[in-house]
Amino acid sequence: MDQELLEEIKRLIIGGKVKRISNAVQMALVSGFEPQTIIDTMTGAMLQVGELFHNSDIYVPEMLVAAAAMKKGMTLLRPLLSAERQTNKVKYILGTVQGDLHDVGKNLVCCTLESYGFEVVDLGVDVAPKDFVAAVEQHSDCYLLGLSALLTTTIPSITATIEALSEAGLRDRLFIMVGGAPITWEVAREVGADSYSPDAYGTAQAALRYVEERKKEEEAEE
Ligand code: B1M
Repeated sequence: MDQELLEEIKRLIIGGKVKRISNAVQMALVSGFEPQTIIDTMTGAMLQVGELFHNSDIYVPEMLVAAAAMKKGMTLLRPLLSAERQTNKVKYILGTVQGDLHDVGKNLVCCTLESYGFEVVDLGVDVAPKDFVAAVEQHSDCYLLGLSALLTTTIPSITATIEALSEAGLRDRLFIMVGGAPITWEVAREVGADSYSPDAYGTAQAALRYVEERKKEEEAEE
């Protein structure tokens, strides 16, 4: 298999070439690369984009088109993930809290979770506490919830969301994960979350760890 095809995908993601990504992904598939290998390549490229942005080597517009290219590539690959992963999926409800319109980081978390096999219910941005409650009620088999906040001023929306879930009697069944630029472990504890991750990869790892622990506990109880 031609490794250059993966390198090209990487370059197209980093360069935000939304129109050309589908063709490149198709070519990699035809040449025999597994969908997961292509997803890992795209995730690696997005991590590089995050680093470039962090070092001010690129700016917001470049980062937004890179995220759009990744999203386009994912739409082709998602249906091709193995049947086992399609049917045996763990749900994860994710959204940016009320008052907050930032979604680049949340979308990266979404893509990364999907690439690790989670079925993400993405509620979008500016999600009111009552809408998180409604989604948790609707997806009664879901026990993972992720709240993203990028503004210091929207941290109270996390608290309000967790309070609304408690009032609805849903808090105890959930593992609540929080993240976003102003969030730290200290903030996570203050708002009453169960977990904090500084980035998308850490979020997926923490979710996988929790699912494993939960499975072990369930097996021990049987
Ligand atoms: Co906004 N903005 N913005 N903005 N913006 C910030 C966040 C800010 C730090 C810029 C600054 O002043 N230096 C600042 C917040 C200051 C603060 O409160 N501490 C700020 C502000 C003030 C504002 C406005 C109020 C500006 C204004 O209008 N006066 C306004 C608010 C609008 C609103 O939300 N109501 C505003 C608007 C905007 C745009 C619309 C222009 C645009 C958003 C576009 C969009 O998202 N569709 C925007 C942008 C792009 C930014 C910056 C420049 C970049 C954010 C970003 O996309 N980062 C940002 C400055 C910065 O961060 N350097 C800034 C890249 C992304 C990959 O990283 O989102 O951090 P990030 O996500 C990471 C992690 O945080 C983590 O994983 C991701 C990937 O690894 N993560 C999670 C995120 N969510 C997670 C959830 C998890 C776990 C990890 O668990 C569930």
